Amino acid sequence: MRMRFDVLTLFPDMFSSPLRESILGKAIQRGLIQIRTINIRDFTLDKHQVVDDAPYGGGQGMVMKVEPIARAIESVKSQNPSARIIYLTPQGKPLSQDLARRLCTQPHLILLCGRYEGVDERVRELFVDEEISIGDYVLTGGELAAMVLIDAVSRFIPGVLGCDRSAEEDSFFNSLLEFPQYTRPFNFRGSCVPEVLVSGNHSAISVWRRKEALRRTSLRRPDLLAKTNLSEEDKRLLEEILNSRDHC
Ligand code: 4HQ
Repeated sequence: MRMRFDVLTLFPDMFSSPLRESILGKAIQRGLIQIRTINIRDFTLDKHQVVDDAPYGGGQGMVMKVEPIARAIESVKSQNPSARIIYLTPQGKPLSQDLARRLCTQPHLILLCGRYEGVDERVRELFVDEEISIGDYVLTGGELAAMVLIDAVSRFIPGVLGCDRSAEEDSFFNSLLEFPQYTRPFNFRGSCVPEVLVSGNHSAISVWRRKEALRRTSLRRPDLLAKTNLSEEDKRLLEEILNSRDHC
């Protein structure tokens, strides 16, 4: 099951390093994912290769023109008519672990990255299937948002994380934040690793980790905790946390 991402952008070079390092780099080498960039400027027909223009009605900034984007989309779509087109924008549906899991079932996504004040509305009306936001803040362009989406979706493709790890095992899947992690040395400048982790008592370690995950989540993300199915054991641990006053 190989997944393909075609990215339409004015800055294709932005994609070379971030996606070719480490885990995604290996996934590309192994043919699990394919990421192709398409420069929208290559689809202009005028001598100066103009991709933007002033907004109708006046106002500041520039708007990306519809024709070069339309031609770029049609060129990619001619090779694969069923590909879905996603436009990255703060006005889109918030990206979440659930949305990433749903997108990984698509064999081919086309990601459209806007610059300036965004794209001419007719691009959205005529070509875009889905609009997605990576969060409530403003970026200088959709490129970083597209990379975030590619990264989050790729983790769900079997084999990308290696054979014995799955994205489903990761923290957000069980909707709790991760427990604290430690590695050597045991004592760093007087700050020591919790004794239970070196006890060799695996069931005590599991309970400690679950409790710390609950503590963190109740402290930092009570909204997540409210959505979690808590076991009787979880409720008991939360009780302990709230009663012990060290829940800060
Ligand atoms: N932008 N999530 C404006 C974003 C963004 C986001 C992309 C900036 C689109 C025109 N995209 N351009 N947040 O801030 O996806």
